[in-house]
Amino acid sequence: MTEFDRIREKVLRGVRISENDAIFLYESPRLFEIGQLADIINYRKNKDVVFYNINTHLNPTNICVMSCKFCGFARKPGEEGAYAYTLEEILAKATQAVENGAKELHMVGGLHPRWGLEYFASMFRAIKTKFPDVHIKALTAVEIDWLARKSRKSHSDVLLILKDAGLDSMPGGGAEIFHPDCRDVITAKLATEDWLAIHRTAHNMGLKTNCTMLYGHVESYAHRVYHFQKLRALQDETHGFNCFIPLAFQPHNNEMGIERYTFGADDLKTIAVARLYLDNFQQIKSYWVMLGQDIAQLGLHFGANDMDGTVNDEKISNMAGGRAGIGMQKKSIKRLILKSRKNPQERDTLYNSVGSESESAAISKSSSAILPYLQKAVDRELLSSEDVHFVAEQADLFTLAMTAQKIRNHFLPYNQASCNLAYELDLSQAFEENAYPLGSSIILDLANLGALKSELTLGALFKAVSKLQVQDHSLVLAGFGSVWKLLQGCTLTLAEIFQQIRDLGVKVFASSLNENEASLTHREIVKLHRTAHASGLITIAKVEINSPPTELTPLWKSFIERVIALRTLQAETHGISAICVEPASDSWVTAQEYMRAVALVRIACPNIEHVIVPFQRLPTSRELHLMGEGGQGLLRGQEKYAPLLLLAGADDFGSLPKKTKGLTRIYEEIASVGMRPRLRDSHFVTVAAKWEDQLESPFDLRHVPVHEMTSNEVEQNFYLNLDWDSAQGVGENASYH
Ligand code: V47
Repeated sequence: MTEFDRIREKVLRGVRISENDAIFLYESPRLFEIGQLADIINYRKNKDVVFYNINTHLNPTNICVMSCKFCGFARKPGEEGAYAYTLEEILAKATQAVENGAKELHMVGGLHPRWGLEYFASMFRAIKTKFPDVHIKALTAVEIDWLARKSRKSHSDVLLILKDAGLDSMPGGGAEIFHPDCRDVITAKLATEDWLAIHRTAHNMGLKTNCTMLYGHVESYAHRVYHFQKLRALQDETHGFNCFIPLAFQPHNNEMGIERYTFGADDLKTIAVARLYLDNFQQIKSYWVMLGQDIAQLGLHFGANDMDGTVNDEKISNMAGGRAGIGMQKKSIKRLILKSRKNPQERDTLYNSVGSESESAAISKSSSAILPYLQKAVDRELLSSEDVHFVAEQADLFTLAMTAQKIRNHFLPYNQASCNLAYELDLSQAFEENAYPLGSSIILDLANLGALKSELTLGALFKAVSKLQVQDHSLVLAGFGSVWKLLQGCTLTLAEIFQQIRDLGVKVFASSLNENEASLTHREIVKLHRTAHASGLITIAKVEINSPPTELTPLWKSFIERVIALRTLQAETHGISAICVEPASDSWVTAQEYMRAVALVRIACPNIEHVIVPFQRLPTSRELHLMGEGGQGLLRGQEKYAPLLLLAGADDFGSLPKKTKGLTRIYEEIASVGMRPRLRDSHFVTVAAKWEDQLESPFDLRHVPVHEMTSNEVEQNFYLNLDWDSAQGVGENASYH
């Protein structure tokens, strides 16, 4: 039995895991198995219910006597951007929020040198007089301590006075990271023991509180687990914590000197390890404000059961470079939850259900009925469309992804993911001198005419190819739809066009980066590929995931049909080197659905070697415009979730613009999921030596947590026969060892 199996068995039996176990999980490469385990434990506690609430953040002031290194929110009095609302302004903001439906006011702010206990007491009284039903969740332990010092009262007296004035519960901020080796580096605020003591005091007087952990800065895994340990111990003692919220460090406008956001894999593992270690917590929050919506949604599969709320007017993350926006509508939160196949439930601050939710999503966990199909897929038998569709409907995310990994590993070395550096040229650039350096790889996209405003002609196409071909041997031509259009009203046959292209020396023809092939039927697409193959060309195909805003799932049926049509052709010609999987441009495809799509391509096509996810083209903010959010620079998070697609069967990030700095970043992303990056040409042949030495800074993995899987680990079985429903040992009845 491996160490991982031992911990899994412990968890499933409801036996409490140790600090060393938690560190082991953090260091383990088996992200999806850990996620699945956390998902099971969460399911045993909360079934498929995911909570959210209608809340508003109201930060009365950002003036603060402290100078925490990680903070982008605080200002000194008189400094540009400093603000302090009057009581009237606060009441006006509260009124606006309540009138817009907020049931909770989340009120935290800076340590204002002149605001004392009475100011806050009158603030809460004024709000409660006007809105007796609104829940005031306010003041971190750090603020309580500040008010106690200023008023020379005990923590307990301050809390009693504020409770009497209307304070209903406390948020979890100010915890940062408890271990003194890191805490003292990033802040001089309240000591760990005082933070814990204030929460203990609040719990003892019947005030529920939350707790947080700020991660992704200077701390190690051991420091995080130390933090968890303190929280678990206090929860054992008081049972006063409602919820744990991991806070991903936002790197901008602060003094930490850290340039990057946390890796998605780290965010998800943190949620999962928290769910597994904090066995006495009912709620773990996936806080979309700091994670971005896609990772937050994936967090629901890694043990989280709460999305926080609509949040409106969040400032702390936003002023530190948070890209997820400052508010989300109720309908968007619900949709995110439903799209992850879980059931949204509105709650109040204390986790009582509000209203009744009529919508219920499809199942979130696999039934054993799919096992034979998955076994067939792993043995590389060809599944029918109906079978693939059945798997698409019935399999949970982790089972799909792990199956896809096994199929991928038939072809490719374990842990390897590649990308291609290539200039993407439009047709007009092909005629410019020096538009690209000699010797580089070039993709000429026929769907993009650039400055050439006229229609694409055969003459222009052949001329451009001849020009590029003279200078470069690694030219990829792209745009099946454009060729199909050219064919109409032209004297050459399709075969003759491809033959001429091949005769000019082109070896690879790819789907266009810019054109939506949905206008072609899959018969037409297959015909284009088949003819290209007959002329000796290798092709790279594309399948788009279509998920209309009116639907809760992508249109799997047509997706699978297209994929199977390509597979059937491949069995005949062996001319397809890769399938590129991409969301259609007007779709809202979430990370979770994208992962499913990638895995389904692997499962349906065991005869196609490479599955590409085009890193540069993943969804950014556009989808949220569809949802009517007004697009506030929302982080859909391509770099946050793209590497996870490599764990669901993809092996390549497609072509990247030739910026060596960009390449370093992408290498880091690949390494963050335990893969080794590889630079390749258009034939998927490694060309590392050619370009890697041109990286601006040498590729340095030291700050990336790389945990590579061994072939044995990859070969582990699916965990389908796990016991999801057992209540044994969950939560308070657990037998702790
Ligand atoms: O304590 C400050 C963190 C916290 C940054 O209780 C930063 O329901 C990331 O506690 N990057 C305040 N984090 C927020 C908070 C919270 C949020 C949502 C819900 C609840 C709840 C609590 O924000 C601070 C600090 O740890 N923070 N700066 C930063 N640059």
